[in-house]
Amino acid sequence: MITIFDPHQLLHAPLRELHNGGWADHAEIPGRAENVLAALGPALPARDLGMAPIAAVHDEGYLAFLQAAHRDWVAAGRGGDAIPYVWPVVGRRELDLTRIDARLGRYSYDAGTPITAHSWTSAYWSAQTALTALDEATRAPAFALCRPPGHHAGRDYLGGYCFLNSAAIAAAEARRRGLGPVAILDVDYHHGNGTQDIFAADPDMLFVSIHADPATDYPFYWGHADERGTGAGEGTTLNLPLPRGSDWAAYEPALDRAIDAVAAYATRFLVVSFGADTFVDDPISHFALRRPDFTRLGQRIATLDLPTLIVMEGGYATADLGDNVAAFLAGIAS
Ligand code: Q9C
Ligand code: ZN
Repeated sequence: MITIFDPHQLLHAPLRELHNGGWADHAEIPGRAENVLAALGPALPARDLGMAPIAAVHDEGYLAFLQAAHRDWVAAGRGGDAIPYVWPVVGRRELDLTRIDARLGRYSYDAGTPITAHSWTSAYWSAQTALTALDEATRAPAFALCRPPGHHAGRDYLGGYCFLNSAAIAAAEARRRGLGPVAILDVDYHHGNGTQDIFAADPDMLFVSIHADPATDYPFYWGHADERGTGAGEGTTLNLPLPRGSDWAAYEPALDRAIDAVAAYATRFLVVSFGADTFVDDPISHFALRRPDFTRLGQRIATLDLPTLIVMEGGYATADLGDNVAAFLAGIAS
């Protein structure tokens, strides 16, 4: 299978994150992508397809903020990574405040997504990687080795280690090219709240997600089973939360429901948000999939027999990540 990756994606290297009230090494490190590359072999570089497909999904003010944020942070006399610490509540977002700390809160929902001097560059090329892989995916399944990940990023917010929602950007671009109906199947451990929000009111994009129950797991405020889309988009969001500890026996019935929903939508193009943080040994997650289960997952998705773009999301058992991704892709290709 063709893999797309751009070396600029390695530049973003957040130093640390708040974990249970103290600082910990950040989980979303460049070594993740390096481990995957080592397992898959050489990747094709991304082409620069420009800002238009990104601006079709993300808010103009948010994109301007993201590009300037670390410079603004440094201009305010700060060192290290830019991290928000105060957030507006609903109804106060119309305030156009200029202080970097106010703007960090305006355009984020968590404190776990530090902005470095290179975050914009890496996120931009992560999105270009997804768009380049989209070009390939009309011929055969293609793998976008996106990093930083994207599915927690919304139209105007970052969070969950994500800045630009590469899967949403590629899915919207696939639709614009007439490849639809497009469905997004999100199998990262965490609910893809950004992707859900971007398309919640959109009747022409199916979003299906299998993830840890947000009653116990991040991102808590999204991903509950009663979230089914809004307005005209009612019914085009399907959330399938599973309890902590879920193994393949628990996962497979949810996967069957997800696959049935994608098939029932008359899908003609599939975007898979793939996270390997469902792995039993993931350090920040609590499912119990094993390496052969990733192959089964890929095989089951392949039964849809659709043009498929796979976008990398999470997965933090770094030493196992490449082998887990390879197992999944082998299932897709079989
Ligand atoms: N200790 C993705 O998998 N967890 N993002 C914060 C703080 C955030 C994961 C916990 C997990 C985000 C793409
Ligand atoms: Zn995740």
